[in-house]
Amino acid sequence: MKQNILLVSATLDFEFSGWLHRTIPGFTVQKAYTVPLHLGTVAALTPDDFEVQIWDEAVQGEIEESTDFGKQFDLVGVTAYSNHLSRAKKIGRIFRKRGIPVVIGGAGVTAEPETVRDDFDVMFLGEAEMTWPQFLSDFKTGCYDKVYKATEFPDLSLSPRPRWDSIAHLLKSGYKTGGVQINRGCPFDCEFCHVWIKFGRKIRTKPIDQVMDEVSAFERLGMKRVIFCTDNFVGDPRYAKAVLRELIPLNNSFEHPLRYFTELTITISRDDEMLQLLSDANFAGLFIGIESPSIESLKGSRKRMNIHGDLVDQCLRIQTYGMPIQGSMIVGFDHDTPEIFDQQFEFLQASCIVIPRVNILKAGRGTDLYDRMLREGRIMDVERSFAGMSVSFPDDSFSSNIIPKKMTRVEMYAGYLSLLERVWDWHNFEARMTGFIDNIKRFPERKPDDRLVQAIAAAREAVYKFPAVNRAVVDNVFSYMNQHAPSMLWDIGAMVMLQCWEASRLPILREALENQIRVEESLEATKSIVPELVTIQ
Ligand code: B12
Ligand code: SF4
Repeated sequence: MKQNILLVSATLDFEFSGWLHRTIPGFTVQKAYTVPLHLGTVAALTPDDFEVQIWDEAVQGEIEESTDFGKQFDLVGVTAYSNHLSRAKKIGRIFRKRGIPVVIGGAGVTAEPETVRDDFDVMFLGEAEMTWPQFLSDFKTGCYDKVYKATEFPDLSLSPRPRWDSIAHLLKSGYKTGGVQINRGCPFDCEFCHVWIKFGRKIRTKPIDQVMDEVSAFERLGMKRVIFCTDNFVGDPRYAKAVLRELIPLNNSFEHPLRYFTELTITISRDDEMLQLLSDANFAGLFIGIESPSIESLKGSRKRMNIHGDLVDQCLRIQTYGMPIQGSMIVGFDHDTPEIFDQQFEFLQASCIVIPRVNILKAGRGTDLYDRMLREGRIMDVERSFAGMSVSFPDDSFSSNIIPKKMTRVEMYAGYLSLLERVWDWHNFEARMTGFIDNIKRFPERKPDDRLVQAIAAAREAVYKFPAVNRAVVDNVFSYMNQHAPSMLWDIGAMVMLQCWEASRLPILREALENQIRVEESLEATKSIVPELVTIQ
């Protein structure tokens, strides 16, 4: 008899797609942004003598003590990012109570194994292409280790096509985008990032045929979009161009070409051929780590690829192709003074980054930044510093564990809040959006897709139901688009929606940040911030 494995993706309530689904009934059918690629990959790595079922909490719902799966499982595997680890622990407890061994893998446990060491029977650190099959073979004998750690970076041709069979019926209705990984690793070594440490600086690429197969599988499953899950799509520019050259005809052969998203570096602004290929392949959003307009902060964090030339010009240049940049920005670097908040705001307005990701610096365990800050006594011992105080964030991406150098923590939080308020102000959004439209020189050529036009028409009505919508601005933006960029309906509609989400969650963030500022003020007044101690291993 085959043994049964359940693979679970732990999730949080405070995520865009789920929130949208709950807040505006009927607005969208999909509850989650993207498919659980990690679990699809782990499922595909599982030998045939096991049955595998995926459970993604974002779509299938939170698992509770009483959840009845209609069958017994012999093993449960959980995946989580760091921000989902507390949820993962709860899931672990539920299954352990049922007497089922529970294991954990993924980015969270890989970055901070000590946080969950006692909550799971087995931890998988790093990539699982070699370790998961090894563990399952040990599991069958009943004798397995507590930790399975990848000791080398596997060749990506060993990473199989993800298996979606157990959730295939949910893909189209549950997820906005499919996900395809094309490479792992990054040639850069930014101080705050652990990607180059965990995945190596040599880019490992997936065979292009497999990439095309994975894309086609999503098209057959009815998906409209695919995100290429990589830290740097252009980490190996020659390979990236080869992928794009295959993707363009494949995509054009689909009745409804898919739209693509990915993460890459600002270096593409200096490569016209790459920009054209991305545009012709129908890339509709580029996530770029810009981080800061301050050259000193960029140098200090080893974000070297961002210090060549004017960043505003480079962003505008990329966006002349009608591909909006989702810029990731960070405040709180060592060279940042309280002036950084104005500089960031002015930069975002000037570069017409309509939907930025504005982050506060956090030192993640396992990064060079964390180790340096720890040595300098600048990582806060959050538990001891905040003992007995009420501090809580809806999403811990908005909190920081560092003691900044050129400002106080109160100044950092206050500046951060003022920056968020300005960025998500509707009139500032409108200025960035009209600037974005005016800056387009080469419109993407797209086959008309009635499905998208209908979806946007419905969405446009629903946009007015958002809690924090500014109807006048929404109308202005759509009428400006109709006059100057009618073919960008879908892209602009999507950005309007994201602005609605950001503006809608601002009051919750404001409350959390104001509370944090009060708590931090009292800590500063009594000089009771406790730095974490360096422990000699
Ligand atoms: C694409 C991507 C995204 C996409 C979509 C990801 C997705 N599919 O859900 C988007 C843009 C939406 C995104 C968002 C975020 N992301 Co992201 N993202 C990535 C990226 C680039 C690739 C992830 C991926 O799909 N990999 C493909 C799969 C196959 O690989 P994998 O997840 O590593 O899984 C392997 C192993 O870990 C293991 N494994 C995984 N789970 C399990 C479970 C078991 C049981 C076992 C045995 C093994 C196992 O097996 C797999 C095969 O080897 C990674 C960086 C990276 N290179 O991994 C960052 C990364 C995962 N993201 C990260 C972060 C922080 C975020 C955000 C929180 C950012 C933010 N502030 O908003 C959000 C969170 C979104 C959320 N749902 O909460 C961090 C996580 C760090 C951490 N310590 O947890 C990473 C590592 C990047 C970084 N800077 O360090 N992300
Ligand atoms: S370029 Fe991006 S993925 Fe690469 S090291 Fe820097 S932050 Fe990490």
